[in-house]
Amino acid sequence: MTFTGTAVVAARAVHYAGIMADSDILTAKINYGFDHLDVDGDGRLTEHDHVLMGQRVAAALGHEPGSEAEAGIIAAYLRIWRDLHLPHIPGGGTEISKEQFLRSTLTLATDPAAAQATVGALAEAFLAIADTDHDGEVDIAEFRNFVAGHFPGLSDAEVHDAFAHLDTDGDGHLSTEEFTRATVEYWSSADPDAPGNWWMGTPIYLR
Ligand SMILES: [Ca+2]
Ligand SMILES: [Ca+2]
Ligand SMILES: [Ca+2]
Repeated sequence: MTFTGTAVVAARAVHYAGIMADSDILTAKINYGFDHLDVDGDGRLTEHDHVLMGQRVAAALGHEPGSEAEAGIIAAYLRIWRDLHLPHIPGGGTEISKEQFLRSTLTLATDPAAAQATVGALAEAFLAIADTDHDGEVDIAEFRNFVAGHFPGLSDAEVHDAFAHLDTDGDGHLSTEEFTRATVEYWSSADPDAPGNWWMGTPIYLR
């Protein structure tokens, strides 16, 4: 019997799935994801977090603070906040608490159409930011810059490992479908072996 890397990872996923219910895996992913989107770490997702994400991605791409290029990227993040998050806050609030975020994101797991509509739109917005040469795909260099803005601190090896999982057809690029699938799976799949669980690097339940 040959132990490939994938087989080892799958075995670990099964092992952890045996300890953690699938719903716990999803909860762990959502909470971990929230902590990275909450850039200023105040426990709330706000417009300010999106300005900070835009600044980090722009810096990763080598744009000067205050430059027009940086302003364009920040504007893209502000559109994500204003168009995709703000309209869904109950009672017209201007912030999303971690508890609210977890509760509303968990409902997507049992509503694939809603997941595709909401997280799918988010994925398209992220793809437009990540795909800096506008060829409709995300290559490893583009992915590295994107990751540096969202999940700083991942090692180069982790970035490559994550990319290899998300690039399900192994052609060296994340297509629109692969990128969208990864984003939707990350936020809504309870399957411990879903490739999209690697969207933020090594899944939290395998660390
Ligand atoms: Ca925050
Ligand atoms: Ca590209
Ligand atoms: Ca691919």
